[in-house]
Amino acid sequence: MENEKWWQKSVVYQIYPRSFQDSNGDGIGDLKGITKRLPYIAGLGADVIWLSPIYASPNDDNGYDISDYQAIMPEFGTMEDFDEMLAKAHELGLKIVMDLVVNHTSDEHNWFKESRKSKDNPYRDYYIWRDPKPGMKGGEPGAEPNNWGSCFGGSAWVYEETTGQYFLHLFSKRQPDLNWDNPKVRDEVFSMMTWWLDKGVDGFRMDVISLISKPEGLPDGEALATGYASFDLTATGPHLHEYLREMNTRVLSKYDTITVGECPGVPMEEARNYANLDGSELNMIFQFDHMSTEYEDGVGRYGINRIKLPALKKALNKWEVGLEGYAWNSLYWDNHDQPRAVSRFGNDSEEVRELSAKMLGTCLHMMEGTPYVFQGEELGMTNCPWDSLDEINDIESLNNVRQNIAKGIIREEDAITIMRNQSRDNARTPMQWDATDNAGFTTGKPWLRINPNYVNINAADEVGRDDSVYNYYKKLISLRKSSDLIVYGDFRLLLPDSEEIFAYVRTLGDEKLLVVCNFSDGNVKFDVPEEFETGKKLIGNYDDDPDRGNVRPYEAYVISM
Ligand code: ISL
Ligand code: CA
Repeated sequence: MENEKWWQKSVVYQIYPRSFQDSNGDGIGDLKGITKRLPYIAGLGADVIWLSPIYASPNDDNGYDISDYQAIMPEFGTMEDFDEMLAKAHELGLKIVMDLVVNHTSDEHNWFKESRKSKDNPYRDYYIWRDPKPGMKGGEPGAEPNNWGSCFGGSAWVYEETTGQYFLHLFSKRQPDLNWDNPKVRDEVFSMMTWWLDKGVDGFRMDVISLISKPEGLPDGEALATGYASFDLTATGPHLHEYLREMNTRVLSKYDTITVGECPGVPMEEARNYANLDGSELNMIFQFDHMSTEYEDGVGRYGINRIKLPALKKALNKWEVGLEGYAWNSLYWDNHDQPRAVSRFGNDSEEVRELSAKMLGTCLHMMEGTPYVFQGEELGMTNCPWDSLDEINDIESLNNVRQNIAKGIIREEDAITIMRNQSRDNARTPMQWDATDNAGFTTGKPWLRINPNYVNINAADEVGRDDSVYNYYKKLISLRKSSDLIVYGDFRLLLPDSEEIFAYVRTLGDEKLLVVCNFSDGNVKFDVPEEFETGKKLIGNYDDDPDRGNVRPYEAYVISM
C-alpha cells in the first residue's frame, strides 16, 4: 500500500494502571506491576500500550486531574520504575503511549495554586476566570458567567471569594480548565510533551482535546433537562485546528509518534480535519457516536435505555465510510469510561458470554482502522453486580445519578441498575489474573471491588485454553498483521435495518472479506451473498463451518475470497 503508516497496522492495548497489577500489596496497581505483565500483552500480539495517566495527582478523577506533568504518582512508583518499564516494553517491541490531559489540570497544580491567589498573579491567565453576571453577587444562584454544565454534574463554574471571580471547569470542580488562548500555556504544554518524547515515549492519547479552544465570549448554550448546557458546545472551538497544527509543527513532526485525540462532541465531517491524512494534526481520533446510541434525550448516559442494533450500525458505518480517503479511524468497544462491551452489546450470561465476546471482537477487528483493546476485554470481563452506591468510586456516575434523582429525571429505585449498566467503574474493577484471592491483582485490599466472577473469568485459565476469548483475540490480531485487506480494505455495510445481524464486506483490489455477526440469542436466517459462495472461512466463533442460510446465536464468521 502507498503511504502506509506503522500505526495503521498496530493494535493498541489500553492499561488503566490503578486496576492492572499491584506489586506491593497496597491494593493499587502500579508501574512495577505493569512491567511484570508486559510479556502478557506482547503475547496477545498488541504492539502499542496506551497508559491512562500515571502522573502526580490528588486523584479526584483518578489521575485525570494532574498536579505535576513531569512526576510519577507516588502510589504508582518512581521515575526509575517508569524508565525500567519503558525500556522493558521497547525490548519486547511494545511502544508506550502516554495520556496527555491538558484541557485542564488539578487544582493542586502549581499553576492553579498561583493563579487563584490574585488577579495580577503571572499565572492568572493560565486559567479561565470571569466576573459574576452583571448586577449579581458572586456565589448567588444564577450569577455564574454562563449556563454551561460540568460533564460531572452541576454548573461548570466555581466562585472564589479571594478574587471575586469564577473559574471554569468542564469536569470536576478540582479540574480547572486551562486557557489555551494564552501562548504561555501552549509553550508549557509543548515543552512538557517534548520532555516525554525525548525520554523515549512513542506518542500521546489526548484527553478531550476537542474542548481546548473555547467559543469566543463564552456564550450561553441551549439548556438541557438538567438546567445546564452540554459541554459539547465547546467542541472544536474557533482556534482548535490552529492550536493542533502548532503542536504538530513545534513538537509532533519532530518525532515518529502515534497520536489519538479523544473527541467527544465532534461530528464525522469535522473529524476529517483533526485526523487529516496529510499528517498536519493528529493520526486519528476517538469518536463517541457508537458509544451513545442508547442515551436518552435530556437524560443522557445515566438513564435506563439499552442499545438497538440498527442505531449502532448506523453510527459505525458513518465513520467507516465517511473517513475513507480523508482520515484514519480508531476502533473500540471498551475503555476506562465505558461499561464492559460484553455486558452492553453482547450477553454476559454464563452460557453465551464467551461466544458473544468473540463475536464482538470479530465485528470490531475486521473493520477499517486501528483497534484498541481495553484491559480485560480480551478475557470477556463483564460489568460488576454492584450492591450499593457506596461501592462506587467514579465521580462521573455518582454525581450524575444523584443529580438526576434530585431533578426527578430518574427514579431512585433505578439507581443501582443504572450503575450496573453504565458506571465507569464497571471498566475499572481490577484485572482478573487468576482464581486465587483477589484475582491475583493484589495481596492486600483492592482499592475497588473485584468482580466476583474472577473465579471463572481470568487470564490464567484463558491463556492456557485454546478456545478462550483471549486466544480468539490473539488470532484476530495476528490475522490483521498478515492482511492488507483487513487493514486497508473499503467497508460496505449490508442489511442496515436488521435488528440481529451486523454484516459487512471489505474489499481491496480483487480481494474480499465477508463478516457476519449475530448480536442476538436466536437463530437468524441470512443467505451468504452469491459472490462469497465459494469462499473459505477465515475465522469464526463456532468450530464447524457456518451454515450458509442460518446464523446461530451470537455466531460470528469471516469468509474470504
Ligand atoms: O463517555 C463520556 C460521556 O458520559 C465521558 O466519560 C467522556 O468520555 C469523558 O468525560 C471525557 O473523558 C476523559 O476526560 C475526563 C476523564 O474523567 C475521563 O476518564 C477521560 O477519559 C476528564 O479528564
Ligand atoms: Ca501498589
